[in-house]
Amino acid sequence: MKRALITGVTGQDGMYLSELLHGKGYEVFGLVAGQNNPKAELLAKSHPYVRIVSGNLLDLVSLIRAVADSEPDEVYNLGAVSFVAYSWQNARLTSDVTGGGVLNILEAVRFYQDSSGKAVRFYQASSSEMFGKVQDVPQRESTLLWPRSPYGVAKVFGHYMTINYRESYGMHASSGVLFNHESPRRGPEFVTRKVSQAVARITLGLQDGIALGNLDAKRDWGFAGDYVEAMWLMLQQDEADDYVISTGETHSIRELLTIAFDEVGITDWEPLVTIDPRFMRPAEVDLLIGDSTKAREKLGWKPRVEFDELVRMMVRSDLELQAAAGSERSS
Ligand code: G4F
Repeated sequence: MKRALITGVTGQDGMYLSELLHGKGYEVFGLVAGQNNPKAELLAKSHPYVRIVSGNLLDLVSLIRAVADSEPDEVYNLGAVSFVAYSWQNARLTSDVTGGGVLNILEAVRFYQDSSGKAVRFYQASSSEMFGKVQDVPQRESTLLWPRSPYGVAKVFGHYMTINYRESYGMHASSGVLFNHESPRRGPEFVTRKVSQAVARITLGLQDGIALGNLDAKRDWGFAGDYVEAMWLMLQQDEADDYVISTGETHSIRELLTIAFDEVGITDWEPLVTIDPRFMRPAEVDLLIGDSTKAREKLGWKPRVEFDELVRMMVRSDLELQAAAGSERSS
């Protein structure tokens, strides 16, 4: 039985990846930070097969212990401060966790390999946010990185640190440059879920409208369930490498709104949306569209869920959740 340790296990990707690995017969360990972490309780209920280990990406000693205790064949580093807008207000924390945390977990893995003699394969969750002010359209593995947020800068550090550990120590360390990936499990601070939740609440008469920032930004949005499969495939290769994971399509926030409102039969959505400067970013990433040819050819990976289907799936899920919360409130 293979063993995997996942950091960020309580997040959207951590949950999908746990399910994938459990389905493949892995023993899954999940790193959880903090005392009485409510997310750990929820995970224990929804994913009882995940063995929770305590540790924090800021604390190297805790990581050394977590890796030694879980004796992993594979480590997936998904943990991060991941909300781009938040990273301007918390640049130091974002740099420490999202950037410095990668160095800590790489060191913990290296220390474990050296002391146990066991080879460990490592996955780093890099991000299309690293492309920032894009220098190629579409963006591929060779595209120059030009991050536009403290989060993007921190991800660049983690990305190059992963490559450096591969080149310096021969570690099987791969980096997945994942474009935006969403699902009904997405946090409500991200624009896709913010929209799907608002559309559901407007439909049920619980909310009047939605306040958003830049409607013209374009993203290459895929389904998180498809993207975790790419992570796993990277670690099954003989050689570690870096891969762009994307759909190859780009859509604006306006298109997202059109599909989300269409799912509930609203075509004229503009009166329901207000532009609020609070949601504008100091520096925007205007256009992301990825070229995942390398992953498709070498890993045999391809996305299965299309954008239209993804948005409708999220709206339907939020309609169910909001309706269930409503009947709980009235009972
Ligand atoms: O949904 P978002 O917050 O995602 P963003 O910033 O693209 O980052 C996500 O994808 C990255 C991969 O490229 C990940 F690395 C990262 O961790 C995260 O998962 O914003 C998407 C776009 C932005 O252009 C933003 O300005 O939507 C625009 N937007 C417009 N109004 C808004 C809003 N975003 C949010 N969150 N909230 C708004 O009201």
